[in-house]
Amino acid sequence: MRKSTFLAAPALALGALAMAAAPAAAHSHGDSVEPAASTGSWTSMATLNSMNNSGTTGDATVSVNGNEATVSMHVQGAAETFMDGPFPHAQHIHIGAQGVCPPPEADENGDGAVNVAEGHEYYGMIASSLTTEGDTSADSGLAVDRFPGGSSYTYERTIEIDDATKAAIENGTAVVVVHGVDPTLLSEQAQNEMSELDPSLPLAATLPAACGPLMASQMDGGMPSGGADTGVAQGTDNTAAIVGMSAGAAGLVALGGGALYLRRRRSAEA
Ligand SMILES: [Cu+2]
Repeated sequence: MRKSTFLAAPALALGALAMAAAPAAAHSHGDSVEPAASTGSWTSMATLNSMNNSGTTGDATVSVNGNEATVSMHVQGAAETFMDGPFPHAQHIHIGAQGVCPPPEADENGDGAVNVAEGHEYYGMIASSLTTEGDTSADSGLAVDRFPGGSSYTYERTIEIDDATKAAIENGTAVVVVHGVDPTLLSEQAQNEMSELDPSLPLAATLPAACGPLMASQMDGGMPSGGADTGVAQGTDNTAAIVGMSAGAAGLVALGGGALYLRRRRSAEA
């Protein structure tokens, strides 16, 4: 009975939005651009470790070139399905705090989960929303119809970053956070809670699922020595696959709509 809380709220909207979401799938081209040669170029990497019993892991590589950053991510073990579509995963670069991921002890209300607000003092505010298309500012922090979705995905996009974000990435205080946890993995208490960001949303929809501080590579301006991801420089268009999945993810526009309200108050924490 209690689990139905998670599904009931967006259910009404899903049917109506299924068709409206279709055009998103037709948008097939990413926004990758060729980085201009300049000074101040380097690559930072993050290992994304699970939070909140999510089982979600991954990695992120950010190649900074001036005020452009090419972000490449691989995510596995993420919440797979929401209703009949991929579970959307909001993902951001957070800055302005300790530059670390919150430990389990950051759980203040004893529900066994570290929510967004409880993690804020560790990883800070949203600097960039790692969306699949369109705006990448904090304003898009909960634009669930423009984030990757499903249990595993690859993300790549070149975005503009402001000077504060660039500085945070350079000095090691930027943190990549992926949100959205399968509610069945949470404590019974947490399963039944609504998001602290918006009382109309289930907590699971906004909980951090994976987190990793961005650390500068030892190779100045070069590729990581591990060589695990040459795709960064190749401009491969993984965005098409991501956007294809977003049609299902758009079923969560119900979340996005509710989140808009919240975002005005708490975007800095999401
Ligand atoms: Cu975030």
